[in-house]
Amino acid sequence: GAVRIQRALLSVSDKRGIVDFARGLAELGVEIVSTGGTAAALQEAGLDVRAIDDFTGFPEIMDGRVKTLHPRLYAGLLAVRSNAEHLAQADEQQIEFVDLVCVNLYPFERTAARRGVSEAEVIENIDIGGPTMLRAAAKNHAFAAVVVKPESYDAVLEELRDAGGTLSMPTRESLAAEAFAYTARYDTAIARWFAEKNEDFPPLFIRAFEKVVDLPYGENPHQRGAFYAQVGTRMNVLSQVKQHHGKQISYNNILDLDSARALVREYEVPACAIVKHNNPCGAALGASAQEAYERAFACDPMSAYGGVIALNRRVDRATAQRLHEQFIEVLIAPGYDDDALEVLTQKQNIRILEDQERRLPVLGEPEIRQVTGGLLVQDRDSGRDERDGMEVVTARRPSEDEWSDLLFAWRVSRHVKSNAIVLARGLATVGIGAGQMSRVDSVRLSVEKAQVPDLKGAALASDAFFPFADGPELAIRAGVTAVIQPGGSVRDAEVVAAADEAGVAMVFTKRRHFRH
Ligand code: 93A
Repeated sequence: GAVRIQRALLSVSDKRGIVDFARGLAELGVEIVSTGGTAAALQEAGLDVRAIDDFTGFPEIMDGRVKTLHPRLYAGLLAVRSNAEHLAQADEQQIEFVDLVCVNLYPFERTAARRGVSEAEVIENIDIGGPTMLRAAAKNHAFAAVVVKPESYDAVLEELRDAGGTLSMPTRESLAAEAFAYTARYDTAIARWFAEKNEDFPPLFIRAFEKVVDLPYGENPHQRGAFYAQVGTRMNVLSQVKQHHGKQISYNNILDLDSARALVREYEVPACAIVKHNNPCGAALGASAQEAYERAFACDPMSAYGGVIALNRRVDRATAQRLHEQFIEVLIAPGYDDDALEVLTQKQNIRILEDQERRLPVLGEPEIRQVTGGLLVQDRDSGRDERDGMEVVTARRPSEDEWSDLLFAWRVSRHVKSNAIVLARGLATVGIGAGQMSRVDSVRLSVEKAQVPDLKGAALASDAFFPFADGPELAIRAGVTAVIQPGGSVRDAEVVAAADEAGVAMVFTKRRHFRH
């Protein structure tokens, strides 16, 4: 049933709204008990407050590390008030009941995130008394209420006023659920801090997530969708992204966006990636954003229709005009000139996002995928593959131009679903074969996508080794003159012989870039 609120303990770090809340309680005749800083704030506002040391009969000591941790308080919070024995014991010890606890905790996360903060200060911000009170009151929600969010203050006061100073069971139960979610989140952030410090892999036990936003739907309209961010990380795919225009971002948009940004982040020079169904259908470098976009688009104009486009440079009016010629689902860039936005926003449906993230996301963070009843965890496929670690296996060595196209194609290939074949020329993809079950099919598709003149002198990257010579042979017949692949097949000799016979240069990376 309803619980009458006669005594409240208020102890908050975030003091927003606390004075009004306390005043509201006092007006309803509730006795206010409070800890040092909170009590001072309330007294300053002219409220009558009973100090916690008066309530416990024990001083706040050790720089506040021990202020509320006392059996007199916990007996008052945890007593089962329908239990005759509990009541008799309370009576014997002269325990005073506490009917409402309002607490928010030391700002651990905010402190830990501060630049240059000392470890001692972070540790000091691990709240002990606060969570203990919250959990005690939440556990005993049959007889007490617990409030953690300043946003709840008004609703709680309103119910108290409407219900003659009582709070209902459904209200107390939902407040208790909020309190446990809050303390769970708090401990998650602490555990994560320790795990990061120790570079644990994988820090699985602390991988709690919390909802950022409900999405209009999932991969398909009959599936529900939402985006959850990992607790304690400061960066996620949507943080520091500002939307200038268009409908709400969708589930598939987020997937494609993540891939497209990961690709352009590989480059310091102007780069553009156009992604469809989580695969690039064009990627290019250029002297400017405009050039990078035009060359990425030229790879496969038909597939680029309705794509997600990422640029790593600010968009000017001229670039906007070129972009405006196409149907684009999502555009993301680090900024837009005003006159560029004017052009782009003429179309209703384009989602225009500004990437305000200036630091690289934590690449050390493992990648997680769900399988039935469990999770797969792995290191990200990050880090650069440098030319030094690679081996030229053919008689002819790649020219310098071929080298740069080979490395470019190789870097793009790890952003393409396996089996991945990337054809590139002049630091732009000219054909991409993605997600095929047979490697030779991926080669065929990439060659078909490429316009024949583009293929003369093109470089080919294969995300894993060629099991047979048929794939490279097909590409060589179409005009490819340089090939990069991990090597390691039992038929490597046949594959290299096919390249040598055609005077083609081939490089082994000794590293594979599967992406399933
Ligand atoms: O250091 S504590 O873990 N020890 C305690 O006994 C204790 N009791 C309340 N931190 C404790 N608190 C926290 O103090 C509360 O969770 C709240 O965040 C803060 C309020 O302190 P003040 O009222 O002095 O500003």
